[in-house]
Amino acid sequence: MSNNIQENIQENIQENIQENNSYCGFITIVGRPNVGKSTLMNHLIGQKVSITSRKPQTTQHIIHGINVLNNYQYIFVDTPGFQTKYINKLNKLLNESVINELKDIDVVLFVVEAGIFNLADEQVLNLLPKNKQLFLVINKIDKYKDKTLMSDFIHTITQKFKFNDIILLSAKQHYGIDEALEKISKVLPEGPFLYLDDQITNRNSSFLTSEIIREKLFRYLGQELPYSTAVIIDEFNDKEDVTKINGTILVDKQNQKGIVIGKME
Ligand SMILES: Nc1nc2c(ncn2[C@@H]2O[C@H](COP(=O)(O)OP(=O)(O)OP(=O)(O)O)[C@@H](O)[C@H]2O)c(=O)[nH]1
Ligand SMILES: [Mg+2]
Repeated sequence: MSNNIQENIQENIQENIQENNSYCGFITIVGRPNVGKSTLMNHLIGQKVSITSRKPQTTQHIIHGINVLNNYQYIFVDTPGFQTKYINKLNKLLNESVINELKDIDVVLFVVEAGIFNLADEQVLNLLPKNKQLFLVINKIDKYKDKTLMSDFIHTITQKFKFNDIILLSAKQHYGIDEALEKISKVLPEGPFLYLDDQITNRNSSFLTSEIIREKLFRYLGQELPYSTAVIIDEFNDKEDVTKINGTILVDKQNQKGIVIGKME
């Protein structure tokens, strides 16, 4: 066999090995409340698993959203919005869960809203670990009209912290999502898939159902009430042709019942 043919075969084998290698990693999405973290995760995986609303601290439970593209498995981790404005027990717990989620991960997406970088954003910035792959994600660029100011905005943030890369997108309009996946794929560590190929989240149907109900409470009730409600799924019975679900919405006070379900005549 000539040297050339041998080299070709060697190259093919190398390529095959590389093609068959799998890459898998945890990508934690952090940011202050309301910047669009959950919307972003849903668009990155192409499915709705995390609930969203205009009110801050909609997300209260860590949830994984999983996407498989060829030999890459992305495990996104959606976290509650980190906030220090109002300190109560719930906020403390939510903040602790964010700090915890920044420990054993590979990549961090630090999400901000285009044109806004305030104290709350800075507080999250100060939590970011130095030894990870860090991406600055500037979301909601559809709302940012004066594009000439974007480089100044980016400079304001990057002079405070060194990021591996910057991603501009509009999660809601699904703009820039494929580019984001491409950039993240470059830093995913090599390793076996940790979830099954067709799994989209680590949470079960019962949890997802309770979250969908909670989302409606957040979207349709006033400013305060959603924060004093909770949802329990009492029965989740998935039969062949029908799924029977029984749930309970818990409220703090008796007089809040009427606001949620409507007053009895
Ligand atoms: N215009 C615009 N709105 C967006 C975009 N992404 C998200 N939103 C809106 O921003 C609001 C907050 O979105 P969420 O995804 O719930 O934000 P979050 O960061 O997960 O919020 P918390 O869980 O409360 O911390 C919702 O009303 C979204 O529809 C975007 O790209 N453009
Ligand atoms: Mg959220």
